[in-house]
Amino acid sequence: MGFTLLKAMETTAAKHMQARSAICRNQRFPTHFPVKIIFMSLTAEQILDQSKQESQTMVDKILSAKTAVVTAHVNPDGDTLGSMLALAKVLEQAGVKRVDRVMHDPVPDIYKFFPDQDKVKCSQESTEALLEEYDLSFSCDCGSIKRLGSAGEVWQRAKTTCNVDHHLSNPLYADLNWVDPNATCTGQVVKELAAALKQAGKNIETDAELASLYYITLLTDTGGFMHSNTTGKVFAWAAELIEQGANPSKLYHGLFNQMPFRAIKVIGAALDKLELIEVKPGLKLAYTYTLRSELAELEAKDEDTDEIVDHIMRIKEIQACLYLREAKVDGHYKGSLRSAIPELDCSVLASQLNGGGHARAAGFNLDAESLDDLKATVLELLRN
Ligand SMILES: [Mn+2]
Repeated sequence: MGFTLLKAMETTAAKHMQARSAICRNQRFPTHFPVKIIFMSLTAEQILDQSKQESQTMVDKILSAKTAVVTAHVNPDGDTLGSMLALAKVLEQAGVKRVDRVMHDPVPDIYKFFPDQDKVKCSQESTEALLEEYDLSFSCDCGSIKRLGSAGEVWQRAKTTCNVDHHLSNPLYADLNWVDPNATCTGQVVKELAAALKQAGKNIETDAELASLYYITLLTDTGGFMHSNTTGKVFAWAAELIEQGANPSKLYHGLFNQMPFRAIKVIGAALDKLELIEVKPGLKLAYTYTLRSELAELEAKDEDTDEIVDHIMRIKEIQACLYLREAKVDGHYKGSLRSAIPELDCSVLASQLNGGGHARAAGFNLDAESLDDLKATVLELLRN
């Protein structure tokens, strides 16, 4: 979840504004509505209460729907794409005649092994093949409406909008919300929805493809069964999915061991320049950066830099990490912050740098005179 949310923070501010104004144009929220109120946080109990009320209505709507569109978030990960594709299968099995799969981004190369990924339409490229208005629309794994990017416009136009997610920060932005903050991944919420449809008399069968998609969502959000959300229940479900046809070794390698050569080279170049900085007593930070020219030379993409901070945070003797990257626009920079100690809250620091995130992980987008200038600014903030 942290990683997913962080990616939202690291998406360019322009993209956010574009998505938000599109949403506002659709009059769900008036443009003058303060952002703070729109994204007001709810407690887990409030989220579960409202979801409980609305989930039955969602099931009823699915039973009578003829058309539906499922959507995922920008910079897709395995949970958003996997749960979207799983949900589409479930809806088809429930009798929805036409189910379209739509995403802001094209399917990343590394996810080209997902069952049904070839059915995904990219809303950024064209919305021509899509219906003007669907009976139902679903967002999957989107903690906020803006994370849908351009797919948000298609989502918004449906007769009834639905929100299927597990982020605690979800403000329940749809007509019908099914959000379970206790779920390990959004795939698990889809599984609950499938069980409810079965209960309602639909013949929902978890075949090998559906099991594989669920397994991908589980594997993604537990970081390969490593994060603190890896419980006994997670393993019990994983075991069930393997019985149903998911191949654990194949899916693990598909998800984690398929990096392009250029990405490893980009990571290598960044690690090669890594320096340790004693910011103040008790705060040792690892710092590195990526230049536009380095990416160009390796024909690398921005997404190839995503894992650099994860590698850096494996170092034993550091408390924090700062990674800077030149953005596509001249004079614009993207930063990532990680902390291993409670005394350093990355979200507080990032909020002073036109960014945000979590205590342990945050990101920011900023204009600066130079990379060194920006580095000095961040170090200064860290010192105080
Ligand atoms: Mn997720």
